[in-house]
Amino acid sequence: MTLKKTLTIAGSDTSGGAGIQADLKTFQELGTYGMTALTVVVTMDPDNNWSHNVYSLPIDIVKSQIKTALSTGIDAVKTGMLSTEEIIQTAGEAISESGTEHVVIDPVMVCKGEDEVLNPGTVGAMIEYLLPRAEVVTPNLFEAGQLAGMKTPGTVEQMKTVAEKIHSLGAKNVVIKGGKQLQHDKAADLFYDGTTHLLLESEKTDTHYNHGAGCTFAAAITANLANGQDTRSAVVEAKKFVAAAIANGWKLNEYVGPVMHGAKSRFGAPDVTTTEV
Ligand code: PXL
Repeated sequence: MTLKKTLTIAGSDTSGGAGIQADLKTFQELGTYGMTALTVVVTMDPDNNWSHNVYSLPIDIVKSQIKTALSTGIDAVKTGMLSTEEIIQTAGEAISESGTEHVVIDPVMVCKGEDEVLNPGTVGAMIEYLLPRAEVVTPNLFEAGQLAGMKTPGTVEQMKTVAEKIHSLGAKNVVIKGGKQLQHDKAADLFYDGTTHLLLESEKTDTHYNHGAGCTFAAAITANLANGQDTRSAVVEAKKFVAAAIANGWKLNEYVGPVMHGAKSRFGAPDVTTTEV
């Protein structure tokens, strides 16, 4: 038996909920073979309120991992935390040269609870090197505003405008993750394919334990595409996967509660409705 090969080019979240840890757990759950190219290592300081430290890896080590993984003939690749313009350019060019069929860009700019953009130049580099190669780009509200050069959207109407702008920058499909900041009574994400705006909704879960939700959503889209789903169903099924993971989020310690990546296969998924808006 062979498995579809999925690659994540992303950072290590030592706490295990986000980053490559989220991606690998999700790839495994969805029956794909996961590979990694590590870009940064994120640690948390237990003596300073769990504040984050981000250590970028030398570019040669990043390049050599990407080359190793792509040489195996990857079915779908996802990018996550890419901390420098050089890493973004390297990843974008290598993905192009490899001709990988499915490319999911999760334009990670901040970690939850941290409000500084990793490095201001990275937004321009993502627009130049990643968006034109994206089959799907998955910004949260803040990242969507940054990519579009607009203010952070706060309503579904504003998400639609921002999604159209990001699509015009070359991403074939845009998924804006609504998250907690969205003024809406449901947990809502917007999918835009250049023609139709589709609102994906599930019941809100009243929880702080949602660390890694964004990475998990994008990783599930990646695995679903590798497994041959069309883009729309890859996104809708990924929303079910992450809604289950959030509904079963749990407390790791007093600072962080990760989603439960394997929740859907164990407990099933909450309902997700889709409405053209
Ligand atoms: O959730 C964004 C994210 C992505 N990648 C890595 C992270 C985080 C947040 O902690 O550590 C490696």
